[in-house]
Amino acid sequence: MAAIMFSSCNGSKKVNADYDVIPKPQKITLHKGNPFILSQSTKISYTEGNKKLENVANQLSNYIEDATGYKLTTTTSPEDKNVIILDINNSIENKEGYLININPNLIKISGSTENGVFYGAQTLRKSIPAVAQGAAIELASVNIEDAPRFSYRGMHLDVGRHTYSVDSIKRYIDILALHNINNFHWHLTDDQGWRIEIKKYPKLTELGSIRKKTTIGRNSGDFDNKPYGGFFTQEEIKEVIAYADERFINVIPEIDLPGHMLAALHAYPEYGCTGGPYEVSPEFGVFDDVICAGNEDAMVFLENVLEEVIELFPSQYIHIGGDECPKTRWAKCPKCQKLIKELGIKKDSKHSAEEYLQSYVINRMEKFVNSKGRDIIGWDETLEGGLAPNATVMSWRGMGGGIEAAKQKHNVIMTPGGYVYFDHYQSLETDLEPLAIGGYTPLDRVYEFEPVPATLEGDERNYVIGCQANLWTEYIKTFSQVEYMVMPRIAALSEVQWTNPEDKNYDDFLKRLPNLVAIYDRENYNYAKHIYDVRAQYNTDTENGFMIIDLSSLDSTKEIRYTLDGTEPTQSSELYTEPLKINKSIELRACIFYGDKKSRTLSQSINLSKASLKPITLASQPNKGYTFNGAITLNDGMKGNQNYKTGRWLGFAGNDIDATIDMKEETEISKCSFSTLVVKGDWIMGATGATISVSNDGKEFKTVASKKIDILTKDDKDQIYDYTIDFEPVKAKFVKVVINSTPTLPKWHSGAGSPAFIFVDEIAID
Ligand code: TNX
Repeated sequence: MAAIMFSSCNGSKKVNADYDVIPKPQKITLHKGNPFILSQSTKISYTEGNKKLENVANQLSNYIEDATGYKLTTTTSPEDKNVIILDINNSIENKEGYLININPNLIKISGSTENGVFYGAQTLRKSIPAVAQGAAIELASVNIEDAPRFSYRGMHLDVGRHTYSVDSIKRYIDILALHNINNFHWHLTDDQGWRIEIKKYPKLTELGSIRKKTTIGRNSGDFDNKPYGGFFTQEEIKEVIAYADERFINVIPEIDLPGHMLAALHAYPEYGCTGGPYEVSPEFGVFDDVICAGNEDAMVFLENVLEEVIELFPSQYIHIGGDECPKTRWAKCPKCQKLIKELGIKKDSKHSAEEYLQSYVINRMEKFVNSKGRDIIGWDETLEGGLAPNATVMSWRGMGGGIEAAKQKHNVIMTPGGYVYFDHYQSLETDLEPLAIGGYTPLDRVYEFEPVPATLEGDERNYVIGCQANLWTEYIKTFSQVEYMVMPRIAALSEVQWTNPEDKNYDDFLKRLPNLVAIYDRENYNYAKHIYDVRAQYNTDTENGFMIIDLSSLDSTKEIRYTLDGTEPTQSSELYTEPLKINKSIELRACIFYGDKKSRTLSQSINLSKASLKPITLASQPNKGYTFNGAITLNDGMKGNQNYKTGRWLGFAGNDIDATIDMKEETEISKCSFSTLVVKGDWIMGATGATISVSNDGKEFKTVASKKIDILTKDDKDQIYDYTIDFEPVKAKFVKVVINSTPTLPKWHSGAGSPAFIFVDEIAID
């Protein structure tokens, strides 16, 4: 899609570079005058004796070779024509900042450190068309002045649940480098597998790296009955660290403790509270069996593991997890209870004694890590029971933990689930996607992310040192799928991490994206192609009873073809020229043709009942996180699917749904239907009853039907439940539909007694 201009001059073709790169540089000043011509004879020069610059020069030469097919010579002899000069310039303030100066004679990339020069080289390589074999590249005279917004720009990968080859990890690091990311957070251990060789404890990998089987789907109860395993030797890890280092990426190891440790406990059951036996988990989730905090030997075991990890990884940061550690075992374990007594730990209104015990474990591990001259990072649970003195917090359960930590003057890395969990779906059409954990985090959602919340003021804001996206791999069996989940969302992430908020603009980002995607294509990265799909915006006009559908595409020059009868669009289907005004049921299908290829087909059913697209009001409001477009979601003619976060369902917590629809004129009706979506594990229960009443003035209502529904039992399925209530025909101008929720979670539920959610959609009345 990139606009590449080919022209012929002296027999060799020329192509234009542009500076429309991601992440967007802070300042680009174009100059009049002649361009620089990059050709086969251009050299790359660097300062003699500077090994790191030599490394950048070699990589830049490789990058240019990937695009053009010719390999530029590197040199240390001073050149002043037809050369790319890499140099160190101490006057640049930011240690990762850089300047690029391009004039007809030379390209100069300067950084205050080699890191800065490396990012300058990234910008230069992204400015060159991705595919320009044998071409001379014309680069307009320019000054680019750039530096990152955040010093910590992270990307995470979980190899506990599924693992990937060393070559794949290197490919991952290449992807990170392409996006100016400087920290690779490597989640190496989890309940489903221990993936790092520890010489002192060989059983960790001998036994702990293998699970006997893996759940099919999401903890369905069925298993594949195939052993799954793998781990990284210390030699392989050194290789990965060195590879990352050449790309100015620090590798942060995570040993997740004291929870998420089933694989370790399988190998060394003596370090658990019950003594086992334990299994490397074939299922996903949070498990009660954790390391025994009251067992001194278990603590020494953790320290010994960390000692080897610290020897292996040069990273200043060592991640010690700390997330999702149930206190069930500790509460019953004599050793843990004894330690609680000895330490004089008392529960208070804020935390249980066991939560303070977790804080003891984290503090102790921090002391150990600090004694080796390193610092810890912990997930935001490490706030519970008091933060360890020097800890950096990774805020994943929203931003709240990060805010609290910053207020306590701790460094924070923001990685909230709602914006940067790349294990979430990136499309609403989840049926067409590989199975994912859930959620809905499309590209624009990632782009919107602002890591420094407005509630932090003054100096507190500086404690947010950066942000990161996480890729948990419960449902990601292959590295190809890793690529699919990561790209292009990582492009949006990179701009959140690098570019100042005032310079960010999503539409502008989308215009620059094709240049980057051309590199993805060239490298054969399996990126998600949703950007090429038709985008639809559904607006309702309840005054006139219309749904107005706005269709658009990333490249506005491309034609959108559509049908309204459910047939697959062809090149000769109706051409989309203006928003569609819909007031009858349709089956919309739309796609874009790219030569002989075509985008994924957008499909949306709109099924209108007599109540659809009529003014609707709610007596009590949905839960804040699940309000989406508000009440009209219930009667817009569009039904929700199995995913409750798509915006098609409205979610209520602890209250009934009480909706009144203004039918606009007296209308004969005799039935009402609605659906609920049940996901019991997420505290989402079903309806317990419904009442329909009618009115002609909107004030006095008369009940025409009512239905009781049994509370769901433990064995009832998670699924969509459809209800229809028939009644004697009546004429009504207003219809009130009350749907009763489950008052509190029932006894059998792990959240028994707490308010239940109810998710409702599409109230149809005919
Ligand atoms: C929570 S994020 C976890 C992980 C899961 C992830 C799935 C965090 C610190 N813990 O163990 O894989 O959710 O999204």
